[in-house]
Amino acid sequence: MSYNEKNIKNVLVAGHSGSGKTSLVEALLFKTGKSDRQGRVEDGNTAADFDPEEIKRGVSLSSAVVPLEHDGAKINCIDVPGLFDFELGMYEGIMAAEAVLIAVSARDGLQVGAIKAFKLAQKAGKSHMFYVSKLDVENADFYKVFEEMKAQFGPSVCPVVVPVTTDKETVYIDLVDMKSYKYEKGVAVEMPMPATGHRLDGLITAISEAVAETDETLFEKYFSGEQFTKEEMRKGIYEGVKTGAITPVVCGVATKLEAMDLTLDALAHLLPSAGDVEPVTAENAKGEAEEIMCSSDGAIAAYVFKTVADPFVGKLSYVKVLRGTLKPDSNVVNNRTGSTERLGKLIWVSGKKQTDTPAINAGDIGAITKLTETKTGDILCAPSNIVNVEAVAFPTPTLSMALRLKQKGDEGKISSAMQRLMEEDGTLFYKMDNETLQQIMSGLGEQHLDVVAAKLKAKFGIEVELTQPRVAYRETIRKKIKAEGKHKKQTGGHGQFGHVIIEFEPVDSEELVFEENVFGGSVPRNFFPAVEKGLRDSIKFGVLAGYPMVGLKATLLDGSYHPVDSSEMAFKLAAGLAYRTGLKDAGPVLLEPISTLKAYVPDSNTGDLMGEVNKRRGRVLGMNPAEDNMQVIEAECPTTEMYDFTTYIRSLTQGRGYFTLEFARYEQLPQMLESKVIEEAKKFIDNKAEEE
Ligand SMILES: Nc1nc2c(ncn2[C@@H]2O[C@H](COP(=O)(O)OP(=O)(O)O)[C@@H](O)[C@H]2O)c(=O)[nH]1
Ligand SMILES: [Mg+2]
Repeated sequence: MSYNEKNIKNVLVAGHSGSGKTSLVEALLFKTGKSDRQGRVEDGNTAADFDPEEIKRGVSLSSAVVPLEHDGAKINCIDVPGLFDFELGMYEGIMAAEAVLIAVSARDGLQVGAIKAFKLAQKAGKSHMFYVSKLDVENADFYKVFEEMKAQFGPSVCPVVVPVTTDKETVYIDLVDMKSYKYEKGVAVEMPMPATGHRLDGLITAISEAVAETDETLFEKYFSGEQFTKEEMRKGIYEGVKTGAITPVVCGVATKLEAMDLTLDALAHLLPSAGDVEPVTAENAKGEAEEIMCSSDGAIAAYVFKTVADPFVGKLSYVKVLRGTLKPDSNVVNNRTGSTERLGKLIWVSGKKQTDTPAINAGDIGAITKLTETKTGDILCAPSNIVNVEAVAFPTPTLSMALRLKQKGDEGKISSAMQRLMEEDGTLFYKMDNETLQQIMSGLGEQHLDVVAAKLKAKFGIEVELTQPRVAYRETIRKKIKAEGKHKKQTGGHGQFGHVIIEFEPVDSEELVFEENVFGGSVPRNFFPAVEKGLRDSIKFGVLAGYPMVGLKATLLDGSYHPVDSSEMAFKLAAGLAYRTGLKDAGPVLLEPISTLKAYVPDSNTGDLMGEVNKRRGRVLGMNPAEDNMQVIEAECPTTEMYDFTTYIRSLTQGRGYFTLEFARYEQLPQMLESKVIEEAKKFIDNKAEEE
């Protein structure tokens, strides 16, 4: 069957980690007959968790596309990780979806992951629907979870499939056509309607009223006391879901295939089709606003929402076709680079399975092999109609770790391997820190960087050790002193002679301030630049721990020279000597970086957070209300102390809290911490020397 924007639905399957997303997609796939075996997350054989790291850890780490076909609709499920370290998947996937299906465990209730997914759906203007999972586990309570959802998200939340559980069995009532079923080995058996209490009557009224609100004829029909037909219910809910007025709730047991058929019905009939949502607002090459209507006959615009850069298989770019029909071997223009890319093979993806396709229609999701310049976030356009679309911003990395290569010989490989991984992962960063002489990788949390390290090993054969990064301390002086430096060597014929007296003092400047005040030519003018150069080279290394020296003024006062033996080199060395011997007595101190922290946490966590800031030697500057019932606490903290703050804030707030940290300035390191920093710096320099 061929699909187009009228019957294709792209659904982001999101929610808290462990709420049953991957198992749901697996069950739906099995139910539609597209797989001959229902995999289990524990066995590492589901369609969506196919990456070796996902199989090893038994949890989703990146997004996976799994298309389903049901009742004339193609439903592209985008299964994303619930772990916050791997949020990238959700932010990538949302750009390709028209709706978000949020999984909530009937036992664990509404958790942060579900709330975050709902907020993202709202922010991105996508429809939403809930799936309550794990009705079979002990202490599962569908109605309690439903009340939580209503309290959190408001009255738009309306169940369309509800369970009635007795000691013997669970019967599922489909409120759309008022039928009930139980499941025997995953097969639906129709049952007489259970005696429905007040609660159910209330739910039926709620969904019926919501449907009546969507259309005038339906409104009249409802209030004249008539029952809606199944088609009318579907149409009404569909319209309500499109506008966000209705958030349907379905439920089931994925692992036992209970109510999976009803969930498929809901996806196929209640969620908006790709061509039936608000057009994407874009900007064309002339800088004018352009609405991209999702239809197969129009200038090509395909949004690249995900990139896989496998060293063996090559690069795969996942696209959502916003407009037009994508054909293999055609030319498109990349909106960001402006250059032409020739499309290679077009493929359908289902988990790790790939099949060639002669076309990808508007509204559909597929992948393109071997694009050279294209990255995630780019749009492949018809040459005559280049458009830009604003993407949802990815979360920014907040945890940095230093990376040390375990094996010699990998120095040349690491940078290109990291570039590959960064092509896939817009929340990963890598750089060489020239000040601390360490390679640094940054990401969303410890697990994220741990997986990056595992991938470096598995895909590129590079073993790394991750450690807390060194801090870029600085050094300065507190006293004004005079220092002498004399470089004198007599080796046979031509000797070397340079002699300077320099006054050093603190000054408010990052750069060295150099002046001269020499009387009577004791140091000839032509050697001044050599003295300055000698000092500039020297201040790269402070006298306490080898960190760069800042805030230093040097005035050349006096010295002497030799008509034959003096040279630029000799004066450079003399200046260095004066610096190294003199500055030890100039009250040298270490400076540490101070950063401005903005921490967003729920009301109930503000006290703990402020206490923690104090513990980490920070100063709280103030607190203000932020969005979503959060408070933002502003503080200044020593950067050193904030290394593992990501982990702290996540556990304090169960993942609700987040923060930004920006460098503000340098301040003197408390004396009592100095000796430890000096010792560690010496150790690092010694190790480095040994390695080289
Ligand atoms: N009993 C029961 N277990 C389930 C159900 N759905 C998922 N699970 C289990 O819950 C765990 C997490 O499921 P998974 O699909 O990986 O959750 P995800 O992190 O949201 O993708 C796995 O051990 C599943 O086998 C369900 O309906 N009933
Ligand atoms: Mg999963």
